[in-house]
Amino acid sequence: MKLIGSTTSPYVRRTRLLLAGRPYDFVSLDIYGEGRDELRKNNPALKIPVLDDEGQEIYDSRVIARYLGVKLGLAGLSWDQENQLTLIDAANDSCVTMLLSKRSGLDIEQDALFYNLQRERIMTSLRTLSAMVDAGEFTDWQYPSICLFCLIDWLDFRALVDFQGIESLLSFRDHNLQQAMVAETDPRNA
Ligand SMILES: N[C@@H](CCC(=O)N[C@@H](CS)C(=O)NCC(=O)O)C(=O)O
Repeated sequence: MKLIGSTTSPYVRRTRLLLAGRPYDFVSLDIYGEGRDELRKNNPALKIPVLDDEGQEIYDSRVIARYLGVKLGLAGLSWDQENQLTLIDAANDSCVTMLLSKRSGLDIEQDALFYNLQRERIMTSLRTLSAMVDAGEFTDWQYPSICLFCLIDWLDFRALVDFQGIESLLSFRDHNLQQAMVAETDPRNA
């Protein structure tokens, strides 16, 4: 198996953590620079991660997790866990949009419909996830916890949100710093 990604993407990191302890090749690309041609060859959606399992390409971390679940015999997700992933992805996608806007020189704090909607979605999703952490819904190190960990650690790394009022998300992150492959995949060491 080959995983195509980058060392900073939270979507790639979640797949690397899911694959902890299993053999696979990791190809790290600079998707906005010299690695873009390689990305074009592997995913017309121009996003990472991409999994290549003996010629079977799988796009999208969530689909990759489903594929690996079947291949490796991992437990499937409940509908509530699917909803957790949807909240995590909603916040993550909006934050990627914010980061790309910032890098494009746009003012992401401006009072404009597009940015207002992203900020609102990020905070409602994160507040709900924080309440779920408080309610003990992320105590097991399973795929939803892995995805939440990667999101929170990436938000902190990129300084994209104010964690005031949702500090339990940072406590959750800190509590899981010793999990397998977490240190090795720290985006700060990219
Ligand atoms: N739904 C996708 C999202 C993947 C994604 O957005 N990855 C980012 C890197 S963090 C990316 O490739 N962005 C490229 C772009 O937006 O142009 C997944 O779960 O794999």
